[in-house]
Amino acid sequence: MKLYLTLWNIRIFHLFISILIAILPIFLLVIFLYFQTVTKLQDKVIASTRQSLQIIENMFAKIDQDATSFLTITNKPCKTIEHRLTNYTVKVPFVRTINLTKSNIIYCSSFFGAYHRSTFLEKNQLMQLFSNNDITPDRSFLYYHKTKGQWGVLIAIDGTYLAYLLRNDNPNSYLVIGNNWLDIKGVVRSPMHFKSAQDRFEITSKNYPFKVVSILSIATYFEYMFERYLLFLLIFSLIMVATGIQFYMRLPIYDIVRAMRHKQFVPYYQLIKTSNSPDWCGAEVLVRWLHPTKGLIMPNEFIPRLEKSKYIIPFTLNLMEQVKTEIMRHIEYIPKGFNIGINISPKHLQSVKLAADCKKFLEPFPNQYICLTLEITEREIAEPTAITNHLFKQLQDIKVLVSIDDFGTGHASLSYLQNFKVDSIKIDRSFVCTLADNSCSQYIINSIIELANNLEVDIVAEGVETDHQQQYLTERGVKYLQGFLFSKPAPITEVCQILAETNSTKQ
Ligand code: G
Ligand code: G
Ligand code: MN
Repeated sequence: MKLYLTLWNIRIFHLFISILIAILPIFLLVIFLYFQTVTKLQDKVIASTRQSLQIIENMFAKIDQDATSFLTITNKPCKTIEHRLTNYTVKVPFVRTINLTKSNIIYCSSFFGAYHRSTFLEKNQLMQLFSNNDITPDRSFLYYHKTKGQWGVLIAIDGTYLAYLLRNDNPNSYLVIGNNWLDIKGVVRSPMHFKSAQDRFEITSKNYPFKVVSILSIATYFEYMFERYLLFLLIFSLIMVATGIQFYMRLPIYDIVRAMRHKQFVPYYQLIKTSNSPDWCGAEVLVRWLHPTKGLIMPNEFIPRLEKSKYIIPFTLNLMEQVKTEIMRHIEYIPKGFNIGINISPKHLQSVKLAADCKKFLEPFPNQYICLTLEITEREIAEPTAITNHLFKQLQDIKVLVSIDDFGTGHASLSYLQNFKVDSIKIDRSFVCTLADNSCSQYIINSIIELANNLEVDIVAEGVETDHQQQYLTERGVKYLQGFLFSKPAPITEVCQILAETNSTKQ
């Protein structure tokens, strides 16, 4: 079972943040422009609705005047006045017919002459919209009926003309009389149903029984918005998408994440020797970045950056997974009880999952064949918390050892030794390398050794480079030695070669 596969998570998270950086401002801008459009368009539509109403009222005023003048001839025989009616329809282009009525019945028409038909209007009804009539089945019209006593003048106004008067900034404007709605295409519908999500503005005429209604829908707002701001939005979106991409490329650890994806991190192993025998007791894992152009990059150049981010945890677990696979593959070279030291970032000690991950690391190996040691640097060691307490107990249960790395360079060591069961300490190489010419280093090393002996904690000395250092440390009972004198950090194959050679010289 794989230890930890969070690379995908990291990529998805990076991508998510970058997309957010690109999308969020675009989204906010669209919202802003939308509300800007809503207020602007509403103001505009209210003004133009009022204007349409005014224009239509003016037209009715003229029609009313004409009808009044024709009322004076209603009692004459149709034959004698027929031509006056026809003349009138020719002069006023938007009037289709003019008819004279008696008791709501047409008796004289500009089109048919003497004629007999109902007006289809209620008694005393001034006006109504109709979707068609027999003569023009696909054309709407409006009847304006001016009466005086039993006599009346009925004028039919063309629907297309009314629609033309209605036309304003909003395509959803209607002339409404009773239940009949005339739209800007000249179509009459009845009754109309509107969704509650739509904004409705209506102005009722004070002089005539009609109103002008404007409906604004979300679609209209968006249409208007895109019409005006499309270019601006496109340019802004392009800039934001470019920013998002740039952010994705320039995430502080983007190069590391990409290198993880391309498997450019390789564990190197530095062998650790038992001081009083030629045996190798274990190895410390030291990661290397095999960069395709820059060559070998040392951990000091990228580990601190990783430690600042939270990705140090998946990074370490990934490395552990690699180490596990490599050790498994070379198990025939590895002596029983071999110790593998992994450097763990202090942040990682706050992860309760660490113990379970260590268990998974050890799973494929025969019982106690590999001993896992977690090296925690003293320089950044944190105050123990409830989580670390719990974690250290769990680690102890599964026989994972804890070592304090770079011992002597920090200041938390003593309380740490007191609070936790630490299995070993690693004397920092700065003390070892100055052993010969700095008596202070000697005192420090001597007291570290004494302290460790009293606490019954193992000691590893780091950075052993000379025979003198080896002799000095061995004489004082330092059990384990690590340094260039014995072995340099190297890939698994080289390490296995050394292990094989040592084995053959022993036999
Ligand atoms: O040889 P070297 O330069 O490898 O090591 C430099 C430093 O990098 C050491 O202090 C070591 O603790 C740290 N280091 C090396 N590998 C790892 C690793 O896998 N994880 C962490 N957290 N630190 C590492
Ligand atoms: O995790 P830690 O800081 O203990 O890592 C050990 C570091 O010491 C690594 O960078 C490793 O390469 C380095 N190192 C190991 N042995 C020697 C040595 O003998 N001399 C010197 N100068 N550095 C060493
Ligand atoms: Mn170390």
